[in-house]
Amino acid sequence: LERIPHPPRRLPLLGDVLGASRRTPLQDSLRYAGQLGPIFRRKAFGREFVFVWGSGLAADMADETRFAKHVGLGIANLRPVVGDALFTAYNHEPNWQLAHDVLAPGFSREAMAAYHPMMLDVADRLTGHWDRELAAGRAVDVPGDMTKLTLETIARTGFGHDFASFERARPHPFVTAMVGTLSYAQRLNTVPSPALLRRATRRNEADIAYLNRTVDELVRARRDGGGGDGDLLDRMLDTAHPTTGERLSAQNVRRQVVTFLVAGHETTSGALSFALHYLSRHPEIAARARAEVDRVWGDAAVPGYEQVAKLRYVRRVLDEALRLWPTAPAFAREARADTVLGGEHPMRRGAWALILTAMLHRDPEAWGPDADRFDPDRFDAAAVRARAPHTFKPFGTGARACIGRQFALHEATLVLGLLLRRYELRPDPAYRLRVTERLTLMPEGLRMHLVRRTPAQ
Ligand code: MNH
Repeated sequence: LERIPHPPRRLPLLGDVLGASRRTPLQDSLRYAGQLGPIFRRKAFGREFVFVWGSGLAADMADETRFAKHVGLGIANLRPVVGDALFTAYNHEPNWQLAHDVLAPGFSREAMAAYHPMMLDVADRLTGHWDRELAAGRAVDVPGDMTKLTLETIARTGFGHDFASFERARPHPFVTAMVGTLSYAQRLNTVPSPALLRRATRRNEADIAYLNRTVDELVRARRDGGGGDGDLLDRMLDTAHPTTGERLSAQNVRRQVVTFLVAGHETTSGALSFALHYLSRHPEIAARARAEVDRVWGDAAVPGYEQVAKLRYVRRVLDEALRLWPTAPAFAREARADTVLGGEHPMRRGAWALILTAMLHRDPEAWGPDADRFDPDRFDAAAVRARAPHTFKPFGTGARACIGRQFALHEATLVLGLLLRRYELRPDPAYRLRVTERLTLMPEGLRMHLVRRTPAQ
């Protein structure tokens, strides 16, 4: 540990808090990373954390035989809300394997093809709303509207539920409560004791109660209604494990529903928002993506399921946005047994480090000297082949990687295709990208004007 660099000025009790802001812990770590190199430590309030972002070290930690997911920091702070549901379960908890096996078929190709028409319906509500904003000469609220879209999508496809987000002027209270609990979980990392957050703690308890109440009503409605069409909620309620015959308990179902409603929309919303930001700032890239949509979709009134994955360049735009701003910007890994990281740093069994995805994705060794520049061609087949493995990890790694990856990619590519086909994006020239953190990343205050491209459709 002694060999790992840390910031130069350490305060006796507080540690490395100089120059750090409690609103932007991640972006502060990125700054430190640039100064301190591919592995470094930060100390706060008596606890010391190790951060890794060099592509060689990160690739070593992707080795599943020696390392595994670590439930720590921000994620551990969510345990009071979602306990042993998929995202927050410890590796050894039996409910992880049970829920993983029961829910994985909900993300198969066939399942995704069945979600596709519902995703189109939700996208229709977005374009209806944007057409009205455009007609009224107003700029659109990109992150706000992407959050409405992605929340409705996961609620409809997974749970047969309608939050009516587009019929509301303000975000649904479910979203407000969710943002509250995510921000609270992040803030817990930036204070020496939760006792300092007495008011916020009470607020957080109210938020959790609201999330649980919403989910309990949704589950009751499904039980009373006698089942849905085999969606995620049906799986959670009715499906027995294929080999053990076990089912999820009522308490675990509640935790899974909250997990999927939150994990299933917040990060996708950010990814779409960052992609739209870059498209609006790079008209030549937007034009190339739009030309692909026109070519691949032709004048089909609505794209079919198969036509989405064919948008190769649109997908590269999305990947490139997730490279620069991976909306889940870090994940933690722990040693399964005593080992030596990168042949240099001894780690005891259980010792862990945070992989700073946002910085790994800008490591000049993997991405070149212009790593901060937005360039979707980094993801063309030849460039991907030429790059070292494990350098692009927006969905985490290994057995505990994102279960919703294909869902998010299909939804986001579909929506970008629909928006590019319908609108030209006009950025607000005064806007400077500002990124807010609440465990996840989101461009703050991003608005843009639209111009309708074709009169019909
Ligand atoms: Mn998702 C795990 C990023 C979309 C549901 N997700 C993860 C992890 C990352 C991640 C990173 C691993 C975290 C860790 O190692 O601690 N997820 C994303 C991003 C997007 C995303 C960047 C969108 C873009 N995730 C989705 C969607 C869903 C979803 C959509 C559901 C429909 N994610 C999950 C669940 C897990 C997870 C559930 C936990 C999986 C497990 O541990 O078994």
